[in-house]
Amino acid sequence: MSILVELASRSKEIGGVRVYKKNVERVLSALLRSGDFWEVVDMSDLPVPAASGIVKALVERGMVFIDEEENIRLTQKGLDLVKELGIGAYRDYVCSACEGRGIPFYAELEFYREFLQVTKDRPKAIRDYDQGSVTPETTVARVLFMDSRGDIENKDVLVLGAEDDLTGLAVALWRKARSVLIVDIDQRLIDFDNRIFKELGIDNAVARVWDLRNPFPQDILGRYDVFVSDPPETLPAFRAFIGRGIATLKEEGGVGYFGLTLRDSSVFRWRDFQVSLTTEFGVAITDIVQDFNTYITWDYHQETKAAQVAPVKRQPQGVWYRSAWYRIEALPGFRRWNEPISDDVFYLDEEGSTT
Ligand code: SPD
Repeated sequence: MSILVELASRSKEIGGVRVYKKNVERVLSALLRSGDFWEVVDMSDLPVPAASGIVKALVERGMVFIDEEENIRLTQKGLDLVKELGIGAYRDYVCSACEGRGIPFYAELEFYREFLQVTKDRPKAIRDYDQGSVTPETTVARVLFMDSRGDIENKDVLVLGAEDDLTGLAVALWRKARSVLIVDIDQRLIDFDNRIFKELGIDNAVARVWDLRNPFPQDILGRYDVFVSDPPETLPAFRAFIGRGIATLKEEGGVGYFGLTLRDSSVFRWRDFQVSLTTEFGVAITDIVQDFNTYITWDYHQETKAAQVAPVKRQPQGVWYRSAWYRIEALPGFRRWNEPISDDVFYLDEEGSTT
């Protein structure tokens, strides 16, 4: 068995998450660039327990050590291994102008400024519903991305869950949609959005409380051109947010947008999501923009499993949590699913750790 396969197997035992050789290679590559654990998670595109398991397995084998400032350092043995395997340091060629989104948020500067102004006293992300907000630049870029695909102008848009990102508010502020409905479980966000709509005289947008574990009422099903969401990464939550989102689409050609991350989910589960989308729900995945969505680290980080399983106590210093921006299109014969969900692992399972 090669050393990388052996390390992957041990990492899986420690972290409890599926890991293979490529993941170990990417952690080693990241460690040639940074000793900060959270940056390593980011660069290696892994769930936290997986990255932590790999680092701990490398420590066990004497290939890395953690110094007094909690930097993770390769030992001579580790350096010899990366040299022998031909693993180079992580290289970042992401476009600094658009931050890799392909859409610069400042393309519509007035809109960006208005969004910042209107949301300056926005509700804070709380742990109860696995909240963690994207940056305002991300929210604005989401709207511009959607508009560039013809998915806002004169469209009925539904934003379901994840209004901690204020994407529904931003779509309404863009003032091109025919109608905007925002549904979220958090009364604070619903009140915030409705207050802004009232103050600004936006009369084609409304927000209302809904727990997505419950089926949608008939007046929402088959009524929208576009839906937007950012689900927790468990399979039940994926069905509740995305499956139900698809059920609200009017017809073929209907569009869905959502974020999926590799920080709380493995590529194995991404495949499950993708199979479910393409075979069960009958939609095509038209876009996956990796790392489009950047998140502001939530105040409750220290209380999470991520902080507990990390090989260091040091907190993240900057952005480390990102998600890919998915766009899907409903094809003829797509399936509307709207069953109740009663699942204990709605927010957290073995791959997730940030709830
Ligand atoms: N618990 C904080 C993380 C919240 C971010 N959720 C993003 C989910 C991406 N689908």
